[in-house]
Amino acid sequence: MEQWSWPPSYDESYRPEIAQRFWFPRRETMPAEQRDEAILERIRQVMEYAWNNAPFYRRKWDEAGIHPSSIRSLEDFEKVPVVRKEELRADQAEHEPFGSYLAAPPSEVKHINGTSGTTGRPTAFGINERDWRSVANAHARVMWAMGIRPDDTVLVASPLSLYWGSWGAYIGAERLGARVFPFGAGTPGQTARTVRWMKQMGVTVFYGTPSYALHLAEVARDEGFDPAGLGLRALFFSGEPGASVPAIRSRIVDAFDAQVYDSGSMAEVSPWMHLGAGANEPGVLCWQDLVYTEVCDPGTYQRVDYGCEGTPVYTTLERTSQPMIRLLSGDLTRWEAPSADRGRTYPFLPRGIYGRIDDMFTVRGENVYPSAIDDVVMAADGYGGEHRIVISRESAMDTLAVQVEYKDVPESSVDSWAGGIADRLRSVLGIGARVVPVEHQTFDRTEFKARRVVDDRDLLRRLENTP
Ligand code: 8LE
Repeated sequence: MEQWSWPPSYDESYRPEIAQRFWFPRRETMPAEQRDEAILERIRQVMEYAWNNAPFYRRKWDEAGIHPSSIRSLEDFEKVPVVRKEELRADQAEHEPFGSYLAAPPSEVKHINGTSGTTGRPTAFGINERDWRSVANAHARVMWAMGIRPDDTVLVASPLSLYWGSWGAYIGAERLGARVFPFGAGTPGQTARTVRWMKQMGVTVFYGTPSYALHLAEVARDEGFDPAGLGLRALFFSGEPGASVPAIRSRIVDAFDAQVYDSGSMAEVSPWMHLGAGANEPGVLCWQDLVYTEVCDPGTYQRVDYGCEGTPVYTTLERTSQPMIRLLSGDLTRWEAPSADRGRTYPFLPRGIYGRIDDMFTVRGENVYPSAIDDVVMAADGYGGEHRIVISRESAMDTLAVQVEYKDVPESSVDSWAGGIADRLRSVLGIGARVVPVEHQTFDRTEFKARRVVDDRDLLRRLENTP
Protein backbone atom coordinates (compact mmCIF):
# COMPACT_ATOMS: atom_id res chain seq x y z
CA MET A 1 0.00 0.00 0.00
CA GLU A 2 1.41 3.29 -1.10
CA GLN A 3 1.02 6.32 1.17
CA TRP A 4 1.66 9.99 0.72
CA SER A 5 -0.07 12.21 3.24
CA TRP A 6 0.40 15.22 5.47
CA PRO A 7 1.18 14.69 8.26
CA PRO A 8 3.04 11.61 7.05
CA SER A 9 1.81 8.27 8.24
CA TYR A 10 3.08 4.92 7.04
CA ASP A 11 1.90 1.37 7.20
CA GLU A 12 4.80 -0.15 9.12
CA SER A 13 3.99 -3.67 7.99
CA TYR A 14 4.36 -2.82 4.31
CA ARG A 15 7.35 -4.09 2.37
CA PRO A 16 7.52 -4.68 -1.39
CA GLU A 17 8.18 -8.08 -2.92
CA ILE A 18 11.93 -8.76 -3.01
CA ALA A 19 12.08 -8.54 -6.80
CA GLN A 20 10.18 -5.26 -6.94
CA ARG A 21 12.39 -2.40 -8.08
CA PHE A 22 10.43 0.42 -6.49
CA TRP A 23 9.30 0.67 -2.89
CA PHE A 24 6.52 3.11 -3.87
CA PRO A 25 6.21 2.79 -7.66
CA ARG A 26 3.73 5.62 -8.08
CA ARG A 27 5.55 8.24 -6.06
CA GLU A 28 8.88 7.34 -7.64
CA THR A 29 7.90 7.06 -11.29
CA MET A 30 4.99 9.46 -11.81
CA PRO A 31 5.43 12.22 -14.41
CA ALA A 32 7.52 14.94 -12.79
CA GLU A 33 4.99 17.70 -13.58
CA GLN A 34 2.24 15.76 -11.85
CA ARG A 35 4.46 15.24 -8.83
CA ASP A 36 5.29 18.95 -8.79
CA GLU A 37 1.58 19.77 -8.53
CA ALA A 38 1.26 17.51 -5.53
CA ILE A 39 4.44 18.96 -4.05
CA LEU A 40 3.06 22.48 -4.35
CA GLU A 41 0.02 21.43 -2.38
CA ARG A 42 2.25 19.72 0.20
CA ILE A 43 4.48 22.81 0.50
CA ARG A 44 1.40 24.89 1.29
CA GLN A 45 0.39 22.42 4.00
CA VAL A 46 3.87 22.34 5.49
CA MET A 47 4.07 26.14 5.45
CA GLU A 48 0.65 26.46 7.02
CA TYR A 49 1.70 24.02 9.72
CA ALA A 50 4.96 25.93 10.38
CA TRP A 51 3.11 29.25 10.40
CA ASN A 52 0.72 27.98 13.04
CA ASN A 53 3.23 26.12 15.19
CA ALA A 54 6.72 27.56 14.81
CA PRO A 55 7.13 31.24 15.78
CA PHE A 56 10.48 31.34 13.97
CA TYR A 57 8.79 30.95 10.60
CA ARG A 58 5.91 33.25 11.33
CA ARG A 59 8.34 36.04 12.30
CA LYS A 60 10.54 35.44 9.29
CA TRP A 61 7.70 35.36 6.79
CA ASP A 62 5.89 38.28 8.40
CA GLU A 63 8.98 40.37 7.84
CA ALA A 64 9.10 39.27 4.23
CA GLY A 65 5.37 39.90 3.74
CA ILE A 66 4.69 36.27 2.93
CA HIS A 67 1.79 34.12 4.04
CA PRO A 68 1.46 30.42 3.16
CA SER A 69 -1.75 31.17 1.26
CA SER A 70 0.17 33.46 -1.09
CA ILE A 71 2.17 30.53 -2.51
CA ARG A 72 0.33 29.57 -5.69
CA SER A 73 3.18 28.14 -7.72
CA LEU A 74 6.66 26.72 -7.27
CA GLU A 75 7.90 30.06 -8.63
CA ASP A 76 6.10 31.86 -5.79
CA PHE A 77 7.83 29.52 -3.39
CA GLU A 78 11.21 30.78 -4.64
CA LYS A 79 10.36 34.11 -3.00
CA VAL A 80 10.22 32.56 0.45
CA PRO A 81 13.41 33.73 2.20
CA VAL A 82 16.06 31.09 2.72
CA VAL A 83 16.98 29.89 6.19
CA ARG A 84 20.68 29.94 7.08
CA LYS A 85 22.31 27.63 9.55
CA GLU A 86 23.51 30.65 11.57
CA GLU A 87 19.89 31.72 12.01
CA LEU A 88 19.01 28.32 13.42
CA ARG A 89 21.97 28.46 15.76
CA ALA A 90 21.08 31.96 16.99
CA ASP A 91 17.41 31.09 17.39
CA GLN A 92 18.28 28.03 19.39
CA ALA A 93 20.57 30.05 21.68
CA GLU A 94 17.65 32.36 22.34
CA HIS A 95 14.99 29.67 22.65
CA GLU A 96 16.69 26.74 24.29
CA PRO A 97 16.89 23.87 23.85
CA PHE A 98 15.30 23.27 20.43
CA GLY A 99 14.67 26.76 19.07
CA SER A 100 11.44 28.51 18.16
CA TYR A 101 11.38 26.51 14.93
CA LEU A 102 10.30 23.52 16.99
CA ALA A 103 6.78 23.02 15.71
CA ALA A 104 5.77 20.16 17.97
CA PRO A 105 5.17 20.33 21.75
CA PRO A 106 8.55 19.89 23.53
CA SER A 107 7.13 16.93 25.43
CA GLU A 108 6.80 15.11 22.11
CA VAL A 109 10.54 15.21 21.43
CA LYS A 110 11.75 11.67 21.95
CA HIS A 111 15.16 11.67 20.26
CA ILE A 112 18.00 14.17 20.42
CA ASN A 113 20.69 14.39 17.79
CA GLY A 114 22.82 17.31 16.75
CA THR A 115 25.25 18.83 14.33
CA SER A 116 28.52 16.99 14.25
CA GLY A 117 30.60 20.14 13.70
CA THR A 118 33.35 20.80 16.17
CA THR A 119 33.34 24.58 15.83
CA GLY A 120 30.70 27.04 16.99
CA ARG A 121 27.61 26.33 19.00
CA PRO A 122 26.22 22.93 18.03
CA THR A 123 22.55 22.81 17.11
CA ALA A 124 20.25 20.23 18.58
CA PHE A 125 17.79 18.21 16.55
CA GLY A 126 14.67 17.49 18.56
CA ILE A 127 12.84 14.66 16.87
CA ASN A 128 9.38 13.40 17.65
CA GLU A 129 8.24 9.85 17.15
CA ARG A 130 6.33 10.67 13.97
CA ASP A 131 9.44 12.10 12.32
CA TRP A 132 11.62 9.25 13.54
CA ARG A 133 9.25 6.83 11.83
CA SER A 134 8.91 8.82 8.63
CA VAL A 135 12.69 9.10 8.37
CA ALA A 136 12.95 5.33 8.86
CA ASN A 137 10.36 4.75 6.14
CA ALA A 138 12.01 7.21 3.77
CA HIS A 139 15.47 5.74 4.28
CA ALA A 140 14.16 2.22 3.81
CA ARG A 141 12.72 3.36 0.48
CA VAL A 142 15.95 4.96 -0.71
CA MET A 143 18.06 2.04 0.49
CA TRP A 144 15.70 -0.31 -1.32
CA ALA A 145 16.57 1.64 -4.46
CA MET A 146 20.22 0.86 -3.78
CA GLY A 147 19.35 -2.82 -3.92
CA ILE A 148 19.53 -3.40 -0.17
CA ARG A 149 17.18 -6.21 0.84
CA PRO A 150 16.09 -7.99 4.04
CA ASP A 151 18.76 -10.66 3.65
CA ASP A 152 21.54 -8.05 3.88
CA THR A 153 23.64 -7.30 6.94
CA VAL A 154 24.28 -3.56 7.05
CA LEU A 155 27.35 -2.24 8.85
CA VAL A 156 26.92 1.30 10.18
CA ALA A 157 30.52 2.54 10.23
CA SER A 158 30.12 6.19 11.18
CA PRO A 159 29.96 7.54 14.73
CA LEU A 160 26.77 6.53 16.53
CA SER A 161 26.47 9.63 18.63
CA LEU A 162 25.04 12.99 17.62
CA TYR A 163 25.54 12.28 13.92
CA TRP A 164 22.17 11.79 12.25
CA GLY A 165 23.75 9.97 9.30
CA SER A 166 24.46 6.86 11.32
CA TRP A 167 21.01 6.73 12.92
CA GLY A 168 19.29 7.29 9.59
CA ALA A 169 21.16 4.35 8.12
CA TYR A 170 20.34 2.29 11.20
CA ILE A 171 16.60 2.91 11.28
CA GLY A 172 16.30 2.69 7.49
CA ALA A 173 18.01 -0.68 7.38
CA GLU A 174 15.91 -1.88 10.28
CA ARG A 175 12.68 -0.72 8.64
CA LEU A 176 13.40 -2.55 5.40
CA GLY A 177 13.98 -5.71 7.40
CA ALA A 178 17.75 -6.04 7.03
CA ARG A 179 20.07 -7.07 9.82
CA VAL A 180 21.79 -3.99 11.30
CA PHE A 181 25.27 -4.00 12.75
CA PRO A 182 25.95 -0.64 14.45
CA PHE A 183 29.68 -0.97 14.81
CA GLY A 184 30.22 2.77 14.62
CA ALA A 185 33.60 4.42 14.13
CA GLY A 186 35.92 6.81 15.87
CA THR A 187 37.32 4.78 18.77
CA PRO A 188 41.11 4.19 18.72
CA GLY A 189 42.04 0.85 17.20
CA GLN A 190 38.48 0.22 16.12
CA THR A 191 39.16 -0.17 12.43
CA ALA A 192 41.19 -3.38 12.72
CA ARG A 193 38.39 -4.85 14.81
CA THR A 194 35.83 -3.67 12.27
CA VAL A 195 37.59 -5.72 9.60
CA ARG A 196 37.50 -8.88 11.69
CA TRP A 197 33.90 -8.43 12.76
CA MET A 198 32.84 -7.73 9.20
CA LYS A 199 34.14 -11.11 8.15
CA GLN A 200 32.74 -12.92 11.16
CA MET A 201 29.28 -11.37 10.88
CA GLY A 202 29.02 -11.73 7.11
CA VAL A 203 28.47 -8.02 6.52
CA THR A 204 27.20 -7.39 2.98
CA VAL A 205 26.57 -3.62 2.99
CA PHE A 206 28.74 -0.80 4.34
CA TYR A 207 27.58 2.69 5.30
CA GLY A 208 30.05 5.43 6.24
CA THR A 209 32.15 8.13 4.60
CA PRO A 210 34.23 7.55 1.46
CA SER A 211 37.39 8.52 3.37
CA TYR A 212 36.66 5.90 5.96
CA ALA A 213 36.03 3.15 3.40
CA LEU A 214 39.45 3.84 1.87
CA HIS A 215 41.08 3.80 5.28
CA LEU A 216 39.31 0.55 6.09
CA ALA A 217 40.66 -0.99 2.88
CA GLU A 218 44.21 0.00 3.88
CA VAL A 219 43.81 -1.43 7.36
CA ALA A 220 42.32 -4.64 5.97
CA ARG A 221 45.39 -5.10 3.77
CA ASP A 222 47.70 -4.40 6.71
CA GLU A 223 45.82 -7.08 8.65
CA GLY A 224 46.33 -9.54 5.84
CA PHE A 225 42.84 -9.40 4.29
CA ASP A 226 42.04 -8.50 0.72
CA PRO A 227 39.19 -5.96 1.06
CA ALA A 228 37.53 -7.54 -1.98
CA GLY A 229 37.28 -10.78 0.00
CA LEU A 230 35.37 -9.21 2.88
CA GLY A 231 32.08 -10.09 1.24
CA LEU A 232 30.63 -6.61 0.68
CA ARG A 233 28.05 -6.37 -2.05
CA ALA A 234 27.44 -2.64 -1.78
CA LEU A 235 28.73 0.46 -0.04
CA PHE A 236 26.69 3.59 0.37
CA PHE A 237 27.95 6.91 1.49
CA SER A 238 27.09 10.33 2.77
CA GLY A 239 28.83 13.10 4.64
CA GLU A 240 31.39 14.33 2.14
CA PRO A 241 32.14 14.31 -1.58
CA GLY A 242 33.70 11.10 -2.83
CA ALA A 243 31.22 8.52 -4.05
CA SER A 244 30.58 10.65 -7.15
CA VAL A 245 34.19 11.82 -7.58
CA PRO A 246 35.49 9.44 -10.27
CA ALA A 247 38.96 8.68 -8.85
CA ILE A 248 37.69 8.17 -5.31
CA ARG A 249 34.79 6.12 -6.52
CA SER A 250 36.94 3.81 -8.61
CA ARG A 251 39.40 3.34 -5.76
CA ILE A 252 36.51 2.15 -3.59
CA VAL A 253 35.02 -0.07 -6.31
CA ASP A 254 38.44 -1.59 -7.05
CA ALA A 255 39.26 -2.17 -3.39
CA PHE A 256 35.98 -3.85 -2.44
CA ASP A 257 34.76 -5.14 -5.79
CA ALA A 258 31.27 -3.94 -4.86
CA GLN A 259 28.61 -1.44 -5.92
CA VAL A 260 29.01 2.14 -4.73
CA TYR A 261 26.14 4.54 -4.05
CA ASP A 262 26.30 8.21 -3.21
CA SER A 263 23.70 9.87 -1.00
CA GLY A 264 23.33 12.67 1.49
CA SER A 265 22.25 16.26 1.86
CA MET A 266 22.25 17.84 5.32
CA ALA A 267 21.41 16.39 8.70
CA GLU A 268 18.80 19.11 9.29
CA VAL A 269 16.72 17.83 6.40
CA SER A 270 17.02 14.16 7.20
CA PRO A 271 16.07 11.90 5.47
CA TRP A 272 19.48 13.00 4.32
CA MET A 273 19.64 10.05 2.02
CA HIS A 274 16.95 11.43 -0.20
CA LEU A 275 19.64 11.85 -2.82
CA GLY A 276 20.58 8.20 -3.31
CA ALA A 277 20.73 7.20 -6.96
CA GLY A 278 19.25 3.96 -8.11
CA ALA A 279 21.96 2.58 -10.35
CA ASN A 280 25.60 1.76 -9.88
CA GLU A 281 26.75 5.01 -11.35
CA PRO A 282 27.96 8.31 -9.93
CA GLY A 283 25.43 10.98 -9.20
CA VAL A 284 22.35 11.21 -7.08
CA LEU A 285 18.63 11.72 -7.47
CA CYS A 286 16.61 14.35 -5.64
CA TRP A 287 13.68 12.45 -4.17
CA GLN A 288 11.48 15.52 -4.36
CA ASP A 289 8.47 14.03 -2.60
CA LEU A 290 10.58 13.57 0.55
CA VAL A 291 12.76 16.67 0.56
CA TYR A 292 11.98 19.23 -2.10
CA THR A 293 15.33 20.37 -3.50
CA GLU A 294 15.85 23.55 -5.49
CA VAL A 295 19.27 24.10 -7.03
CA CYS A 296 19.53 27.88 -6.77
CA ASP A 297 21.61 30.81 -7.86
CA PRO A 298 23.77 31.62 -4.80
CA GLY A 299 22.97 35.31 -5.18
CA THR A 300 19.21 35.34 -5.74
CA TYR A 301 18.18 31.96 -4.27
CA GLN A 302 15.99 31.32 -7.27
CA ARG A 303 16.17 28.06 -9.16
CA VAL A 304 18.75 27.86 -11.92
CA ASP A 305 17.84 26.11 -15.17
CA TYR A 306 18.50 22.42 -15.51
CA GLY A 307 22.02 21.93 -16.80
CA CYS A 308 23.34 24.74 -14.59
CA GLU A 309 25.31 24.91 -11.37
CA GLY A 310 23.96 26.27 -8.13
CA THR A 311 23.52 25.67 -4.44
CA PRO A 312 20.89 23.26 -3.10
CA VAL A 313 18.08 24.77 -1.01
CA TYR A 314 16.11 22.11 0.87
CA THR A 315 12.52 21.90 2.12
CA THR A 316 11.41 18.95 4.23
CA LEU A 317 8.00 17.63 3.22
CA GLU A 318 7.72 14.96 5.91
CA ARG A 319 9.10 16.55 9.07
CA THR A 320 6.80 17.79 11.80
CA SER A 321 9.14 18.51 14.73
CA GLN A 322 11.65 20.93 13.19
CA PRO A 323 10.47 21.47 9.64
CA MET A 324 13.08 23.03 7.36
CA ILE A 325 11.64 25.37 4.78
CA ARG A 326 14.16 26.60 2.22
CA LEU A 327 17.29 25.72 4.18
CA LEU A 328 20.36 27.05 2.38
CA SER A 329 23.11 24.45 2.07
CA GLY A 330 26.01 26.50 0.71
CA ASP A 331 27.02 23.39 -1.24
CA LEU A 332 27.55 23.22 -4.97
CA THR A 333 26.09 20.96 -7.57
CA ARG A 334 24.74 20.85 -11.10
CA TRP A 335 21.34 19.42 -11.79
CA GLU A 336 19.65 17.79 -14.75
CA ALA A 337 15.98 17.50 -15.64
CA PRO A 338 14.03 14.43 -14.58
CA SER A 339 14.04 11.71 -17.19
CA ALA A 340 11.93 8.57 -17.36
CA ASP A 341 15.06 6.77 -18.63
CA ARG A 342 16.43 6.76 -15.12
CA GLY A 343 13.39 4.87 -13.86
CA ARG A 344 12.69 7.35 -11.10
CA THR A 345 11.44 10.66 -12.44
CA TYR A 346 13.47 12.87 -10.13
CA PRO A 347 15.97 15.62 -11.01
CA PHE A 348 19.48 14.24 -11.20
CA LEU A 349 22.81 15.58 -9.88
CA PRO A 350 25.29 13.83 -12.20
CA ARG A 351 28.37 14.70 -10.14
CA GLY A 352 26.65 14.64 -6.77
CA ILE A 353 27.53 17.51 -4.44
CA TYR A 354 31.06 18.46 -5.33
CA GLY A 355 31.97 21.28 -3.06
CA ARG A 356 30.99 24.16 -0.89
CA ILE A 357 30.84 27.72 -2.09
CA ASP A 358 33.25 28.83 0.62
CA ASP A 359 35.73 26.04 -0.18
CA MET A 360 36.42 27.47 -3.59
CA PHE A 361 39.77 29.10 -4.21
CA THR A 362 41.20 30.85 -7.23
CA VAL A 363 44.56 29.96 -8.68
CA ARG A 364 45.73 32.05 -11.61
CA GLY A 365 42.21 32.94 -12.54
CA GLU A 366 40.81 29.41 -12.35
CA ASN A 367 38.16 28.61 -9.76
CA VAL A 368 39.01 25.34 -8.09
CA TYR A 369 37.23 23.09 -5.62
CA PRO A 370 39.22 20.71 -3.45
CA SER A 371 37.27 17.70 -4.76
CA ALA A 372 38.56 18.39 -8.29
CA ILE A 373 42.11 18.22 -6.96
CA ASP A 374 41.26 15.04 -5.05
CA ASP A 375 40.07 13.55 -8.31
CA VAL A 376 43.32 14.22 -10.16
CA VAL A 377 45.63 13.25 -7.32
CA MET A 378 43.81 10.07 -6.35
CA ALA A 379 43.77 8.82 -9.93
CA ALA A 380 47.59 8.65 -9.97
CA ASP A 381 49.24 5.23 -9.93
CA GLY A 382 51.42 5.10 -6.85
CA TYR A 383 49.08 7.31 -4.81
CA GLY A 384 49.85 6.41 -1.21
CA GLY A 385 46.42 6.92 0.36
CA GLU A 386 46.32 10.53 1.60
CA HIS A 387 47.19 14.05 0.56
CA ARG A 388 46.88 17.62 1.76
CA ILE A 389 45.94 20.69 -0.23
CA VAL A 390 47.90 23.61 1.15
CA ILE A 391 46.67 27.01 0.09
CA SER A 392 47.34 30.56 0.98
CA ARG A 393 44.80 33.30 0.43
CA GLU A 394 47.35 35.95 1.22
CA SER A 395 47.04 37.98 -1.96
CA ALA A 396 44.29 38.45 -4.51
CA MET A 397 45.42 35.23 -6.10
CA ASP A 398 45.52 32.06 -4.00
CA THR A 399 48.61 29.91 -4.19
CA LEU A 400 48.60 26.19 -3.93
CA ALA A 401 50.78 23.22 -3.07
CA VAL A 402 49.67 19.62 -2.82
CA GLN A 403 51.47 17.15 -0.59
CA VAL A 404 50.84 13.67 -1.90
CA GLU A 405 51.77 10.37 -0.30
CA TYR A 406 53.40 7.85 -2.62
CA LYS A 407 53.66 4.10 -2.32
CA ASP A 408 55.56 1.59 -4.43
CA VAL A 409 57.23 4.34 -6.44
CA PRO A 410 61.01 3.80 -6.76
CA GLU A 411 62.92 6.53 -4.90
CA SER A 412 64.71 7.56 -8.10
CA SER A 413 61.40 8.27 -9.89
CA VAL A 414 59.57 10.09 -7.10
CA ASP A 415 60.28 13.55 -8.48
CA SER A 416 59.13 12.73 -11.97
CA TRP A 417 56.08 11.00 -10.47
CA ALA A 418 55.22 14.25 -8.67
CA GLY A 419 55.91 16.20 -11.85
CA GLY A 420 53.40 13.98 -13.65
CA ILE A 421 50.69 14.89 -11.14
CA ALA A 422 51.53 18.58 -11.48
CA ASP A 423 51.17 18.23 -15.27
CA ARG A 424 47.79 16.54 -14.85
CA LEU A 425 46.62 19.31 -12.54
CA ARG A 426 47.67 21.85 -15.13
CA SER A 427 46.05 20.10 -18.06
CA VAL A 428 42.84 18.93 -16.35
CA LEU A 429 42.16 21.89 -14.06
CA GLY A 430 44.27 24.58 -15.68
CA ILE A 431 46.10 25.34 -12.47
CA GLY A 432 49.76 25.44 -11.64
CA ALA A 433 50.54 23.80 -8.32
CA ARG A 434 53.61 22.60 -6.57
CA VAL A 435 53.30 18.87 -5.93
CA VAL A 436 55.36 17.70 -2.97
CA PRO A 437 55.77 13.92 -2.65
CA VAL A 438 55.71 12.58 0.90
CA GLU A 439 56.05 9.05 2.24
CA HIS A 440 53.15 6.65 2.68
CA GLN A 441 51.45 7.07 6.09
CA THR A 442 52.70 10.64 6.57
CA PHE A 443 49.17 11.88 7.24
CA ASP A 444 46.58 10.72 9.73
CA ARG A 445 43.65 8.78 8.36
CA THR A 446 40.12 9.78 9.27
CA GLU A 447 37.27 7.60 10.38
CA PHE A 448 34.73 10.30 9.55
CA LYS A 449 34.89 13.30 7.23
CA ALA A 450 38.27 14.15 5.73
CA ARG A 451 39.83 17.59 6.17
CA ARG A 452 42.41 17.82 3.45
CA VAL A 453 42.60 21.54 2.92
CA VAL A 454 45.19 23.34 5.00
CA ASP A 455 45.07 27.11 4.89
CA ASP A 456 48.52 27.89 6.19
CA ARG A 457 50.84 30.52 4.75
CA ASP A 458 53.89 29.47 6.74
CA LEU A 459 53.60 25.86 5.70
CA LEU A 460 53.11 26.92 2.12
CA ARG A 461 56.24 29.08 2.26
CA ARG A 462 58.25 26.19 3.67
CA LEU A 463 56.97 23.88 0.93
CA GLU A 464 57.72 26.43 -1.75
CA ASN A 465 61.26 26.64 -0.49
CA THR A 466 61.74 22.87 -0.45
CA PRO A 467 64.21 22.00 -3.17
C1 8LE B 1 29.10 15.65 -0.92
C2 8LE B 1 23.97 14.05 5.23
C3 8LE B 1 24.74 13.63 6.44
C4 8LE B 1 23.81 13.34 7.59
O1 8LE B 1 25.45 12.49 6.12
C5 8LE B 1 25.67 14.73 6.81
O2 8LE B 1 26.89 14.64 6.62
O3 8LE B 1 25.06 15.82 7.32
P1 8LE B 1 25.83 17.03 7.98
O4 8LE B 1 26.76 16.52 9.07
O5 8LE B 1 24.80 18.01 8.33
O6 8LE B 1 26.77 17.62 6.86
C6 8LE B 1 26.18 18.16 5.71
C7 8LE B 1 27.25 18.57 4.73
O7 8LE B 1 28.08 17.45 4.38
C8 8LE B 1 26.65 19.04 3.42
O8 8LE B 1 26.30 20.40 3.49
C9 8LE B 1 27.77 18.75 2.45
O9 8LE B 1 28.75 19.78 2.46
C10 8LE B 1 28.39 17.48 2.99
N1 8LE B 1 27.83 16.28 2.38
C11 8LE B 1 26.93 15.42 2.92
N2 8LE B 1 26.70 14.40 2.07
C12 8LE B 1 27.44 14.63 0.96
C13 8LE B 1 28.16 15.83 1.15
N3 8LE B 1 28.98 16.34 0.21
N4 8LE B 1 28.47 14.50 -1.17
C14 8LE B 1 27.63 13.94 -0.28
N5 8LE B 1 27.02 12.81 -0.55
